Amino acid sequence: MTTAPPEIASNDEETMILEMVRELVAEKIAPRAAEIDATGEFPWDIKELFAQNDLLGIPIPSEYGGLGGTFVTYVKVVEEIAKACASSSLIVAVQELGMLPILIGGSEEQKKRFLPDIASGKKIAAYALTEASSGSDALGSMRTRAVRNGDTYVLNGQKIWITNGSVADVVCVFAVTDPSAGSRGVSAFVVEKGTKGFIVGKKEKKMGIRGSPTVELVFDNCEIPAANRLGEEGEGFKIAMKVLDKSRPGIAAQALGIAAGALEYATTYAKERIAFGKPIGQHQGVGFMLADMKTEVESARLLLYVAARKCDEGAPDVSLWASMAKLKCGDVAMSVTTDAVQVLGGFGYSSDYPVERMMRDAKITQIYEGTQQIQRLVISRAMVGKGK
Ligand code: COS
Repeated sequence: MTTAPPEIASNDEETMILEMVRELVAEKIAPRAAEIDATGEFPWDIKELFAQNDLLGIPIPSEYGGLGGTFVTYVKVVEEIAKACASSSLIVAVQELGMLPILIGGSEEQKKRFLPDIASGKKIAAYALTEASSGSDALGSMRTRAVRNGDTYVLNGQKIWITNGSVADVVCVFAVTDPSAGSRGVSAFVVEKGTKGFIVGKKEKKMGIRGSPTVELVFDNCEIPAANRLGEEGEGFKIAMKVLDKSRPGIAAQALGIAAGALEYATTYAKERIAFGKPIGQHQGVGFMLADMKTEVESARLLLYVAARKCDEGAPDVSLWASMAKLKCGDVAMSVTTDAVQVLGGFGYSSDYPVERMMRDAKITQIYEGTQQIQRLVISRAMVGKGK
C-alpha cells in the first residue's frame, strides 16, 4: 500500500467518485477490454455507462451541467479506467479534449449552448488540429482554410488522426483565417455533425487503442454559422495550445493507468508462477525488474498529480508541468508494459493475457497530443527560451 502525500491525497468527494469508478471498471469494463480490442468497435455501452455516472464532464463547471470537479479528480478517473482498458479511458479523456476549446475560448452563450450536452454525454466532442502535413508543426503547416462569408464561414481542408471523429457530434476545428498572420492567423470553430460538407473520411487501422475510432475529417465547402467561431478571429492557435496544456495530463493519466494495470498483472503473476522451486518474483532477476517498474510508476504518478493541480490553479507554468507529466508517463507506460510482457515470458506475448494489449496501447501515449520530442521542446523552451 502507498500513502499519497497530503497535497495530492483524495478528499471525501473524490474518494467516493474513485470507489464508484473502480467498481464500474471491475464489473463492466475489465471484462469487455479484450473484446473491445479484438473487434475494434467503439464501445457505445461504455460511453453510456460513463454518461449515466456523470464521468464525461468532470472538470466542466456545474453552471454548464458538469460535475464541477477538479483536474486532479479527472486524471485519477482516467487512470483508473486505463488500468483495465485504454480505449475506454480515451472516451473520458477525449470528451475533455473536445470540450476544452469551448470552455477556454467560448463566449458565455457558446458555453451554455454546447457544454451541457457534452457534460451529460448526450453529445460526443472531438478536437481537430492535426493535418497530413502538420502534426508536430501544428501552426506552420496548417492548410485548412476558413473564409468569412457574411454570417457564415466556409471551411475547406482535411484533418487527420482525429480521435472519436466518426462518432462525434461536436468537433472543435482549427483553420487558417489569415495566411499572412502566422500564429495570429488561425481561428477556432465548432462544427456540428450533420453540417453539409462535413465528411468523415478514412478510419485508421491501428496497433493499439483499437476501440477508439481515429479518422480523417474532410471539410468540403462546409458552411458554418459565424456564431460558432470560438474567441476572436486569429485567437485559434493560442486556444489550441492552451487546450493541450490541460489535455496532456489526461493522456499522461491514460499512460500511467496502462503502466499501473500492467504492473499489477505482472506482480500477481510473479507471485504465482513457480520456477526453480519458488515464485519467479522471488528470483532477483524478476524481483528487481518489478522494483524498478514500481518506482517508475509511483514517480510518474507524483509528477502527473502535480501537473493536474497546476491545471486547477491556472498556474503560469502549466505548459511545463503538463509536458513533463506527458513525457514521463508516456515513457513509463512503454517501458513498464514491455517489462510486464517480459515477466510473463511466452504468455506475455499471447493475446490470451492482457499485457500484450497494454504494450500495444502504451505506444500511442508517446506519440499523440504531442510526441515525446515535442514535450521536450516545450520543456526546454520553458527553461531556456525559444530563440530564433
Ligand atoms: N499557451 C498560450 N499560448 C501559447 C502556448 C501556450 N501553451 N504555446 C504557444 N503559444 C503561443 C505563443 O506565445 C505564440 O504567440 P505569439 O505568436 O503571439 O508570440 C504562438 O502561440 C506560437 O507559438 P510558438 O512560436 O511557440 O509556435 P511553434 O510553431 O514554434 O510551435 C509547438 C509550438 C511546437 C509547441 C506547437 O506547435 C505544438 O505543441 N505542436 C504539437 C502539436 C500537438 O500536440 N499535436 C497533437 C494534436 S492533438 S492529438
